[in-house]
Order: sequence, then structure tokens, then C-alpha cells
Amino acid sequence: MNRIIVTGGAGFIGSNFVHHLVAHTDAHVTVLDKLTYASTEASLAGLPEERVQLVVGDITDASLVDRLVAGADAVVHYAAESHNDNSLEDPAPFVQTNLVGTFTLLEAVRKHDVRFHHVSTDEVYGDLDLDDPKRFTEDTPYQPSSPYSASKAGSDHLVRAWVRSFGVRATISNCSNNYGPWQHVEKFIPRQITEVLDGRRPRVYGDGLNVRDWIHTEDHSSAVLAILERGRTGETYLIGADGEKSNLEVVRAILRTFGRPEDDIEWVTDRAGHDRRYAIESGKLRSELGWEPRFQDFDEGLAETIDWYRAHEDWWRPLKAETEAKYAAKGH
Ligand code: NAD
Ligand code: TDX
Repeated sequence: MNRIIVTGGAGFIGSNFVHHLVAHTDAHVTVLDKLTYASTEASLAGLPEERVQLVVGDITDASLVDRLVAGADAVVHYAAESHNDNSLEDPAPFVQTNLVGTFTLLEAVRKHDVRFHHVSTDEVYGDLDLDDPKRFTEDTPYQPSSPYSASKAGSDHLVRAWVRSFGVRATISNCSNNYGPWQHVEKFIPRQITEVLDGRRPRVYGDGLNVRDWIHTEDHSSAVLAILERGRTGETYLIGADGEKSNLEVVRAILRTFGRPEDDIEWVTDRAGHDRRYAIESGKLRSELGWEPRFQDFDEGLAETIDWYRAHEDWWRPLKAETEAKYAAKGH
């Protein structure tokens, strides 16, 4: 697998994966990215030009996708509309990119018999109660809540149908919530870090008891590479690092780091249909492929991430005012 297309490779997790590929393989990478509001070419800066090429384009553009896939050994598919709150405002681009875009890629890999890895989310399984001892496994039934998670669930189903009906060589991974550098300030952790850096209070939805299962984006990348290289085609692997935390715990950890009182919080309108808890059981990935997360200590990963946002204000500052204006209009 020397020629790899990474869709969405200028986004938060996709760009981390491109850096990971360059550091850990000999692959030549073509990033196919539309450069939406969520992307940053800066996240690809410093990569060797002879190894990484950026093609600015849309994954729903069938002729472009066909041309690129014809010359590739594998496609790793990250491109998506990714923010739940946006999907509640306007679901249309979620259906277009996440469903039609995945369909377009599947038709191309089917035609050219190219290996495909589909990057998905644990949100396809809906949510768990706070006191439920269960975690999501590869066998948990699909029950998505938001237009975002429904569009990702639909894309997973498309991949499985193309595997079963057309013999496409595909794998799927469903990962929990990622944190780390280059995450857009619309997302929970970077939003709260940059609010505190701006001298404002963190903004917590509802009662703050919703639980997310945090994983560092670097660990997500190493898991996807393990699946790409050694995963069994047709299989699904859940990716998680045992990082369950309530939103309140995360916000308090951020406030502590800045030496601010732990109750210095702005309680804001809850998200419609807000999923209560996600939790991943990643035993299959660990036992079959020998994968282990590098960031075992959330507080350490969070501290590194806070340092990164402190040092990269030039990157996030231009995104901040527009993001906050959108949230303010919704009471968030
Ligand atoms: P992101 O929003 O930061 O990046 C998405 C990238 O896709 C951007 O660079 C954007 O320009 C590109 N893109 C969007 N529409 C496109 C189109 N039509 N054609 C080409 N490119 C397009 O998202 P992210 O948080 O990095 O998530 C990446 C993937 O990982 C998504 O598939 C998401 O569902 C999945 N995922 C994310 C998380 C998380 O915590 N963020 C967790 C599990 C899975
Ligand atoms: O300001 C906020 N205050 C707040 O309390 C924001 C932006 C969020 N929240 C809450 C909502 C969630 O319970 O924090 C939690 C995390 O919110 P998001 O960062 O929006 O993530 P989430 O909705 O959990 O989805 C994320 O993880 C799964 C990614 O955005 C998805 O792309 C991925 O599939």
C-alpha cells in the first residue's frame, strides 16, 4: 500500500493521520479535501512535498474521485461534516457529504478494486445511561440520535453493503471522542480552553453530567493504521482508550490548570436530543491487532493540548469570533 488517498486530510483527525503515515510508513499520500470551514492547510505544513500532495476537491465529485482512486492502493476516508450542533441547524450538508460522498468513494473503490477504510464514530450506537455497566461493542445495535450520527450510521451501512454485495475490500472503525491539537474551536475541549484564555467562563450544556469517552487523536491514528495494515476486510473495529469523563469533570480540569475556581462555569441551553453517555469496549482491536493507546493519562494529554492552544493563538483566533457568534444566536 504505497499510494494512499486520505479524504478529509486537512481536518482535525485526518491531518493527524497524514503526519502519522509520513512518520511511520513509506507511503505517498494524496489528501482529497474540500477545505471547508473545518479544515486548515496549516495543519499539513512542514510535510515533505514529495510524499504529500493536496488535491482541493469534493468527495461527491464522481469524476475527480474516479481519477484519483484509479491510481491508488488504498483510500482512508475521514472527510465528513462532523459537528452535531451544526447538523441540528442545517442537516443538508451532512446528508450530502457523509452519505453521498461515501457512496461516491465506494463506487470508485469498487470499480478499481482499491482497499478502503471507513472512519466512523461511536455515536452510531446512540447513548447509554450513566449507571449502565455496559459499553458499546461491535455487536451493539445502531440507534443514532442526531442528523450527524444518522448520516454516519447510514455511511457505515453503505460500506457493509458494498462489502457483502460487491466484494469491496473495506474495514470500518468507530471511534470515541477525540481531543488534541488542530481541533476546531467549535468542539467542546478547544472551545472551553479558548474561552478561558479569553478570560470568559467555560460554557456547559444542560447539567454537565453527560459522559464522553476521550481518546487522543494520535492514538486514533495509530489504531487506524493498524487496521489498515492488519485488519481483516469486512470487519468493524471499535477504537477507544478507556477515557470516560463527564463534561463537568473535563471543564473542572481545564479550570484547575488555569488556576481558576472550579465552579466558574456558564451554564447554557442544552443540545436538542443530547446523548447522555458514550463508552467504548475496544477489546477486539487490542487482542486481534495488538493495539494499545499511548496516552493512558487524560490529564497529561489535556495539559499538552492546553499548551498547544496557548502556543497557537494565531491559528485559532481567526475562527473564534464567528464560532461564538453562532453559539450566541442559539443560546449556547
Ligand atoms: P473535521 O470537521 O475537523 O474535518 C473534516 C474534514 O473533511 C475537513 O478538512 C473538511 O474540509 C473535509 N470535508 C468536509 N466535507 C468534504 C467534502 N464534501 N469533500 C471533501 N472534503 C470534505 O472532522 P474530524 O473531527 O477531524 O473528523 C474526521 C472524521 O472522523 C469524520 O468522519 C468523523 O465522523 C470521524 N470521527 C470524529 C470524531 C471526533 O471526536 N472528532 C470521533 C470519531 C469519529
Ligand atoms: O460548548 C459546549 N458545551 C458543552 O457542554 C460544547 C461545544 C459541547 N458541550 C457538550 C456536548 C457533548 O456532551 O460537550 C460534549 C462534547 O461535545 P462536542 O465536542 O460537540 O462532541 P460530540 O457531540 O460528543 O461529538 C464528537 O465526538 C464524536 C465529534 O464532534 C464527532 O464528530 C464525533 O463523531
